[in-house]
Amino acid sequence: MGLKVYVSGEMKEKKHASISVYDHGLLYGDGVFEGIRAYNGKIFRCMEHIERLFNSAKGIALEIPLTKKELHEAIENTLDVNNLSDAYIRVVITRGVGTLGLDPTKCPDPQVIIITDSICLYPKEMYENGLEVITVPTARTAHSALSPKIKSLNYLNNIMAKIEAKQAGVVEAIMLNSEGYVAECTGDNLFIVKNGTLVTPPPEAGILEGITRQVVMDLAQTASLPVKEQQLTRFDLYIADECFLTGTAAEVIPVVKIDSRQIGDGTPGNITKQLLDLFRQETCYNSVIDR
Ligand code: PXG
Repeated sequence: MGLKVYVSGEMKEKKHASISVYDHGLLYGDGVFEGIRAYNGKIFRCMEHIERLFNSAKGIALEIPLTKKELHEAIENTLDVNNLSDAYIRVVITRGVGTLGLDPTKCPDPQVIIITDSICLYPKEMYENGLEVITVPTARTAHSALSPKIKSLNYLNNIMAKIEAKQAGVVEAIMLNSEGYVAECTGDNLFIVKNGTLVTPPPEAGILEGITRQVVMDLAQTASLPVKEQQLTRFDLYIADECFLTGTAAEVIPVVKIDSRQIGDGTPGNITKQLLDLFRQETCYNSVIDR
């Protein structure tokens, strides 16, 4: 039997899981989403993801037609129905069906979609050898346009950035904000290590406040590694001792080259490796607590 997808209260076969072409999620990118992981049957940082989803929705005046508890249960049920324990979970809330024209008040029925699927990791070698990335022309969305804290269905800047990276022959892009400071990658936050201190752009740099980013900051603190949030320029990246990215999909992944410049000695740094280990322990430990 194939995968089942939750669509507004019903479990649909993957190939029959669909929403209307009149849904404003499709017509205008009007909606919000979350990407979550389950490790060994336990949803990692579930409440943080649900909180962020509800905040994203509130930010665009979209009412999620479920309580937080109901959504949590719906996610658990979708995992159970699919018998998945290590999974990628994609929750999408769309504005729902409306008339043509932007007006969201014509959409009385927001839709809830929960996809649970296997996870597509970066190849193992990339964790061992590190990634090459570049800074790209497309800027991260400015606060003045749309808060980058909203995980909305509008990812076009990030997609443009991804295209720019791919066209240059690398897998990931570093996006700057409209002032030229480093923001983040297309679906990951960025950290550097300089003189033993972890440095990551602050929320004001125009980032999505990643849940993995927070987990890594907490792990660093527990391990007595100094961490600070500070604006970074491309120059700061080029002279960094180490660099890595964090995100639900990538977890913690080393970066060894930025804009053709080698970072540190060109291999994943020791602090990066330490944090990658700690992160793996954290997701393992997470999995032994009953859900
Ligand atoms: N920045 C951006 C712009 C993101 O979209 C992150 C940082 C990392 O945040 P978390 O909370 O995951 O540590 C993201 C996360 C997907 C997908 O399906 C996207 C993300 C995460 C997982 C899956 O495209 N974005």
